[in-house]
Amino acid sequence: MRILSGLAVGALALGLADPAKADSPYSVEILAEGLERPWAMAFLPGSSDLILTSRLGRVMIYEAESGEILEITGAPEVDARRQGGLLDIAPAPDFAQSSHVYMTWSGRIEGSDTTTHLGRARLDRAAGALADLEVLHVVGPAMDSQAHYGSRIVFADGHVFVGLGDRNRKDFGPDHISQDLSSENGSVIRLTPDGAIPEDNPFVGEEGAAGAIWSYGHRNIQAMAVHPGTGEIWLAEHGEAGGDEINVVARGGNYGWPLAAFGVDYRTGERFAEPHRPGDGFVAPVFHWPPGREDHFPPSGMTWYTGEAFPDWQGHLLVGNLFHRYLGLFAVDGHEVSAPIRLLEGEGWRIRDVAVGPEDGFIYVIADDDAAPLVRLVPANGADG
Ligand SMILES: [Ca+2]
Repeated sequence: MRILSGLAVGALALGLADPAKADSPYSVEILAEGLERPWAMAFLPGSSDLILTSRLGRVMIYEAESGEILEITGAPEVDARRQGGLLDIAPAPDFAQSSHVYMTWSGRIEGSDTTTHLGRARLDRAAGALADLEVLHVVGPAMDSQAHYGSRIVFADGHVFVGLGDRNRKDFGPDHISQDLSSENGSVIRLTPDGAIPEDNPFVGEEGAAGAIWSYGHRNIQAMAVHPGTGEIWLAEHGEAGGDEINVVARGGNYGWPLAAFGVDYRTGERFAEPHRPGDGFVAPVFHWPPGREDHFPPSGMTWYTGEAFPDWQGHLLVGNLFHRYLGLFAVDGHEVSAPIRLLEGEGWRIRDVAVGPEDGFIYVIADDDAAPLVRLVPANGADG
């Protein structure tokens, strides 16, 4: 483990009056490197071990006690071109009994067509293997695109939810697939733990609609987390050249993409839609970024801070920024979200996912760059600080 010096963040913004602490409230420890395109991680219930994915198709476990990275066999076969590959990973709520781990990945369907898959397997720790892989849902329709697979998995109200992407379709009109209820792309889907479509989903029975859809009008959801207090699902999605959004998911909601958008066309820099505004019929984000790429927020993973190590951050939202390479720390009050404090700024880490240690309350981060490290933020003056 390598320990870096404390990093400068806005000490005043954090309310730290003690000049001894003013440099930074945290230090950074590098736990592992060379993870090779890491995409997701999650703590295994009942332990301080992390299960991780590499987009290239590997599953690994970071064993807290030994500090070793263990390779796990039995990962699904993936199509890892461009943004595709093995993506999210999430232990089931009943992991203690079932040993089930849920995963999403992009898989080849026919020719060059790919789509997001949801599956689960049983983790056999002794064998270092995933066994009994089941494909639970194949997102339809598949497309010849290797972008915008979305892919975060969360569990809420006894169901599994997956946030999806629009496969980078550039027809910014009412026929866009994110507005098409027959297409699951650009939506949040809700399934039973076995992958069946629940009878009480909002569009079940509607002619031509995909029954798995829970909310739609999304662009590319790459961050999703259940609020620990309210049980609401929060997500962050990429905008088009700015206009990134944080949304709170409502049953049956239309989130507007691409008919309401704060961003501009990457190719022309021009607007193609009105920004979200009251009365437009779309669910507006609780936080959004301006057009352009100077101060935008292409999101990666998110989690709620619930630990004891950083008491001032209790109830804050942590979200990775891929482009500007920092970890955003957002104060949240109800649905009011404050502009983020930038953690890890200047490290150059393209943050892919973030998790809070269930026992130590430290903040764990993986980065998708050449060094591909697993790091953690610990209080600057030690665990007793
Ligand atoms: Ca929107």
